[in-house]
Amino acid sequence: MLKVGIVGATGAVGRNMVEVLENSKVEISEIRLFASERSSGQVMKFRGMEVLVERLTPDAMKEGFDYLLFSAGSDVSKEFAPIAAEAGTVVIDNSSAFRMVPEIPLVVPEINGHLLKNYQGIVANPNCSTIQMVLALYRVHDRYQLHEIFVSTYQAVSGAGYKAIREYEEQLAGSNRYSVFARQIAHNVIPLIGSIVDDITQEEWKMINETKKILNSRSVNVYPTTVRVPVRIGHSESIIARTLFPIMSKEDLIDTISSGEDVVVHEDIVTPIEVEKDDYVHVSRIRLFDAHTFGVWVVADNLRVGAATNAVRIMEKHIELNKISVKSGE
Ligand code: A2P
Ligand code: 11C
Repeated sequence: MLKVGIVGATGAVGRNMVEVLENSKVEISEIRLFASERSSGQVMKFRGMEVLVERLTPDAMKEGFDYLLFSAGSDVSKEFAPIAAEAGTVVIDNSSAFRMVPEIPLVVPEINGHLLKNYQGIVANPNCSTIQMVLALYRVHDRYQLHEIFVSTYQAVSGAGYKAIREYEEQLAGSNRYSVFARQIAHNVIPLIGSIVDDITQEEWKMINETKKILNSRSVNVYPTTVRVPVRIGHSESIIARTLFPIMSKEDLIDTISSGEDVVVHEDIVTPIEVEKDDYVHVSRIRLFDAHTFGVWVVADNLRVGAATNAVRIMEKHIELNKISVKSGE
């Protein structure tokens, strides 16, 4: 039986972490939920229990948690995650704080879960748009070696957190004020996610560099354009990719993509509203342009597959590989 905590439990991702964990098979003896002072005293439900949200403190991080899931932003992770890791807790961090630290594994369990074997400390959860892209493509990479990926994203407002959702909803109700996004998002699209450094946005930088780290390949070149769209939940991606080795046939391409764990291939189109609260990556519009070039349309729930579900899958994989019994709690 495990002692587990969620930091940022009242946030857009945090609430999904609570829900996904609640529905998982992980046996939990104690659950603690942390947020900022603003939320302390709020009550949230977990497996039929009422759990009081607590203000995050350094001392709480030393209380012998087996696992802590963090989704409260980079600054909170940088300050609190090392304290918990030092105290012997496995920290699964959804922020960008530690993703590119060489000694810290950046994990999508279906692809590189083996890195969790005998590992203790901080584990980084990748960015949502990266996770769904690599899940859709990793088997093609294994078989045909990806060498260029051109991707345009259509990212839901919830990716930017609960304040962004509120801003979007207020605009739908007639407001024209904005502070989270760079422009009005309702009835609009914004080709900017995060700030620009050296001509690319932070979100584009993450897609380029996290992909290389997860696929363990310096030769995969990603050319992204990341765009915010007026969708509440569910990121979509139009991907054109090129492989080093020739793809045998369209049928083989379809079989290869659909052999990916937690990946579902569709003949008909899939749109973001259809995948809310779903834990799979959905691939449709598969096209083989020539033997080395193909296109796909990839959709997933950014809060689940892109964040909460991946974090819980990391926990489950860590438990499995390190022989802590999930069912008996031994
Ligand atoms: P709170 O609800 O009290 O603001 P989102 O990802 O949707 O933006 O949510 C951010 C999450 O991180 C929320 O749960 C938020 O709590 C939490 N959070 C923000 N700042 C802090 C902080 N300084 N300490 C602990 N939790 C924080
Ligand atoms: C978005 N992908 O949709 C961003 C949010 O590094 O985990 C996720 C930021 C991150 O706005």
